[in-house]
Amino acid sequence: MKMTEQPAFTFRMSDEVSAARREGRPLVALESTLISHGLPHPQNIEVATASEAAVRTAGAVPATMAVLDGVAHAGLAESEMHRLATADGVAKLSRRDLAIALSGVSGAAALGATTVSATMILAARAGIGTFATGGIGGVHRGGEASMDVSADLFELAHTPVAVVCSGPKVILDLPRTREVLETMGVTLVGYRTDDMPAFWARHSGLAVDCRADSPAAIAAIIRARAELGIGGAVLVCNPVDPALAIDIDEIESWIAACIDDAPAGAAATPWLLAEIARRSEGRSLAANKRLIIDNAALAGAVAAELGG
Ligand code: PSU
Ligand code: MN
Repeated sequence: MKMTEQPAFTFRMSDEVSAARREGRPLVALESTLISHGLPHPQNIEVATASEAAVRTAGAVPATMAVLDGVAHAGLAESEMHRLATADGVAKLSRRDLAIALSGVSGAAALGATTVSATMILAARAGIGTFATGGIGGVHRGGEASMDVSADLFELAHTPVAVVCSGPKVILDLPRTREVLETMGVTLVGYRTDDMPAFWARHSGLAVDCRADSPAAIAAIIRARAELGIGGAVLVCNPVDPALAIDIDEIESWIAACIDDAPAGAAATPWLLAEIARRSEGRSLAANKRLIIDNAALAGAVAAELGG
């Protein structure tokens, strides 16, 4: 006789997220790698809190994703957010890592922040179609030899969640990242721009597929793609606030000065972000904070347009 099937892992939703799902209210997924690995404390907790507030102001419910004690979470309590923002040794969970973190296997990292790829997976499972982050991962500089290409790109190719960001991170090889997005069939939409933004910089010199000037226009593209049933993402690129944007040539000078010292693998992105925050005397950090919060607001407006 077959035993009753037990789920292999637990997915705990906060009361607020559960209620919103039940009532068909708009939801926005938020990631946690930028809290644990992308920003220093206490700016990380400020940004996480402000992003949730921005989603609410726009008329949607925020669902910050993470793995706590081996349990997948959508919607975090303040104490849980604090833990992710301050604990040592929080794992950086990408697509490949999620199964391990949720398996309960002893020794597996049970406290983990979710990257863009892992957050998209959890969002899709929770039925959440809109997600906001800062900058996506992509092809690292030298990636044509090292093959260091973020799993974010493959997730964007397959998982039907709209992602609002400020473009790929400027520390990456932007032309190759743009090529891979095209090859993977990701629909790249510029919000009020024809030029793909580059994280702390407003312009990359690379074209988007389409410009959209309102959340309603973005929602129409997301709906059409969903109806095609082809999977994969609409990637909405929202340029950073001009008041905090940094000229790309100035950013390039900081990158050039430190890229050869960057570690390989998953540590590369967090190391480069911290190093450039130091070299820019906090300007990259200020831009990063602003763009994350603004992307949360735009994602909230898009989710509100889409309805549930
Ligand atoms: N946006 C930010 N800061 C970050 C990230 C996004 O403003 O730290 C994270 C996202 O979680 C993204 C990850 O998935 O950086 C990319 O890491 P990698 O290059 O190792 O794939
Ligand atoms: Mn990598």
